[in-house]
Amino acid sequence: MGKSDFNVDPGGNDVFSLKRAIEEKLLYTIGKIPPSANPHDWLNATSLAVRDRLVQRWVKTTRAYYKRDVKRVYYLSMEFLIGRSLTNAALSLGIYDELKQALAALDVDIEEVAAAEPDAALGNGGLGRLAACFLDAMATLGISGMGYGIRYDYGMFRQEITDGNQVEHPDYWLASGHPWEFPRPEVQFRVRFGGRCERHGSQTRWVDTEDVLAIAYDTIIPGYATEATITLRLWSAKATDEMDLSAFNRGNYFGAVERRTTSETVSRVLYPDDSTVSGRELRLRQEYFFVSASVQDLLRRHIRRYGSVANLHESVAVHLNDTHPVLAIPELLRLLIDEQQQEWEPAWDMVRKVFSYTNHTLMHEALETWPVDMIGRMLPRHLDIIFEINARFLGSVASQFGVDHDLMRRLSLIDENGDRRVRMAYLAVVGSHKVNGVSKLHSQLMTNSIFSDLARVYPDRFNNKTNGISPRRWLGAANPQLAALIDEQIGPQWRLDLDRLQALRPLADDPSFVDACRRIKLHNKTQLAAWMHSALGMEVDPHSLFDVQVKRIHEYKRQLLNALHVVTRYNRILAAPEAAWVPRTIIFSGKAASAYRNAKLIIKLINDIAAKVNQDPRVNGLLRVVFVPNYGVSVAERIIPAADLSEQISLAGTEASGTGNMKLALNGALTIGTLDGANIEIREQVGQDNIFIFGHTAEEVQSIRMRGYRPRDIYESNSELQLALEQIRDGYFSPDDPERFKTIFDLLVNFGDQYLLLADYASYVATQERVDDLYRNQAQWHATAIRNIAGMGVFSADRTIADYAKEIWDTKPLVLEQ
Ligand code: 26V
Repeated sequence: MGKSDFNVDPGGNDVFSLKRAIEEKLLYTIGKIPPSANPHDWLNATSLAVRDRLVQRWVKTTRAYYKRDVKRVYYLSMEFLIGRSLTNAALSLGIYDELKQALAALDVDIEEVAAAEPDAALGNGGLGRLAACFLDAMATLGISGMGYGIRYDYGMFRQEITDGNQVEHPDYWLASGHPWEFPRPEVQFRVRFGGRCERHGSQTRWVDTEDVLAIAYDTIIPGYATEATITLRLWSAKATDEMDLSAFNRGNYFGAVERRTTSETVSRVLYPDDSTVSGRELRLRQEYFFVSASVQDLLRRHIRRYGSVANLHESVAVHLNDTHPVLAIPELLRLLIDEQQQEWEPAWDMVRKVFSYTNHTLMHEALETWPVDMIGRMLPRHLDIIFEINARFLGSVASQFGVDHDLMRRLSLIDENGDRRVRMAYLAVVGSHKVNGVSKLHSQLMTNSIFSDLARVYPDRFNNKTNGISPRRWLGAANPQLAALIDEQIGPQWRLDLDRLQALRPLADDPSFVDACRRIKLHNKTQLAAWMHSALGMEVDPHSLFDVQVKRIHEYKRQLLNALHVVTRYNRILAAPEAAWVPRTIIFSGKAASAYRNAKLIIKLINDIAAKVNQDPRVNGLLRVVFVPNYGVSVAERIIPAADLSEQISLAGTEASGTGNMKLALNGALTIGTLDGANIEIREQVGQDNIFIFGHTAEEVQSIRMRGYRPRDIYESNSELQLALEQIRDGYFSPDDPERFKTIFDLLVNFGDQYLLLADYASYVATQERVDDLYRNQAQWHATAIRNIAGMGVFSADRTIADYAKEIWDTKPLVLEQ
């Protein structure tokens, strides 16, 4: 540690000091002695001891950024899927082995302690996990970033599978305390709702509001092997004091308490929905709640530092993770105009320079629009401002393109078809200086489809930033044996410079390295098998090919196509039991949105197929199907290092990027996938001979649809497919309720097969045969896996964040002196 004003030593990082620190935390903070401590006590004591060691770095980083006057980046996201923190923190500090020994000296197993930590599951899926990987990368690169979000009391629901059906349980992740956070009760902002606007000349006052307080909770995000850290600030709702005064005065004690509770519900629960936008008023309240607190906070910090808002755009970048935080745009405008007395023009100019926005999906159902009426009731001043933005925007369009009413109607921030709604994505585009997609294909489609008109108005605004993942978590921490093998070959620097993995590519021809990789994969598979046995009571053979599809359950991701392959394979084995089958274990894991009927039916189908296949002695040892419940960051960390085959089989043009595809390839799984999202770029990196691509391209999909897609023709002309579909329809997998899956048959054969499963079926099944062929040659297979690992450099979140920093945020990493 260099010179610092804060040299209160948290204690050394040697085994003895760590042991002592843990004992002290256990005694003085938790209030227990070792014999009476349970795993949660050990977890909390250990986490606090590790946290102490981060705090000094945190203070130092915060001061360094403050002193150097660097531009700050605020990453606004409704979701942060952090997962567990202990192992990650210990690895970042470089004290994992010492910590392990310290705990061992206390007769405690570090892995057991780590496994007792609940996931911080404050997100749904890809978008939330991306935000977490981005924080990790910002901290590691030394970017003066800060994440802002909501401290949900309940995160993503816990999924249980009962009789093959998904059952949701609340995730009260804070039950045993959250040692990583610092409550900041003194950092609080008033967030206002409702009321009305009063005009006084050119001034507008927003009055008679119902308010709630946003209280800050800070979490340290450690950078890897650097002193740099950043902060994730999450807001929790608290009722204001005046809320109950009047009720108390009327003697209505219970009424008062009840109103407090109602106003605090805004941060109660994460919406577990990534299949449709919910349209619920509470969701809009959540969006405004965290955005308002965050914008007030960053503005206050800026004014404290510089005395005015004059140079805000030079020292602040605010990034919008999807449209969920887009109300930050009218909120900042409101504060600049109503409270900082700025004129519209300079304020608007500044706002646009400050904001940037990432789009994460093109799916129509996912594009947020909110009824004008609802916004008007909840946020009357913001609605005014949105109308004003729209009027000026359409005015400028008219002067650029002439008065074209059709164009104006298409471009308007207000959708006037049916009930009037605000198009949040348009607001985000108009109010930002940069808008990006998350893979090359997605960014291209974005400007040709949902934003085609806007791209004509603002041709320079749109760009691509292909997603990335944290190599620290997804290889370093999740796959310690592979990480150690790579360290032996090329040193440990790949954790900070993932392109170095290129150096592994020639080793694909080194039989001893190939064999070492094979043995590690087998080890990981054996561990997963042991866990499946103990946690799920499921026997699987680690020597079988582990075929993995892990992600949210959604029709466009086509878990059903995978299921059709399973059924086909089952039928084929029964028809030719003596053939040289490659034994496979097909692993599914993922949650369905709680109101998404078809997705839940798909889960049930997979489980019914599993039940039938797994009890059939004729395929015993050749085919096994497992649905692993409760997919999340921790389950992913178990499954991904053990995968042989990565299923990335969305219909081309539907998966914006995918990031699981990157995690699996980085862990040496081969991809079977469509030319969709980042799969295309994975193919570029690993070479087309090292990936199994099948199915129609996005362009072909378009032309099939134009010509008129007829799934029934395919069904009638492919007898294997026909058999599989009829088995599903007729109750072959659901003898207890033969009609159960009739809907699935109908969706595919009679109701248009929206995601073209039947069109891609033959190509998929044929490609699965090629997978088997390669797997029969283990040396070849693992050599191919090595070429995949070697090609993953560009998919480091560090690369992604460096590109955002340079091309969107206009900020440079700061190197802290050691
Ligand atoms: C997806 C969908 C898909 C179909 C219909 C409705 C709907 C609603 C919400 C969503 C998820 C919204 C955003 C999201 O999570 N997108 C994911 O973002 C990841 C990170 O960029 C990316 O890798 C995934 O491909 C993308 O689905």
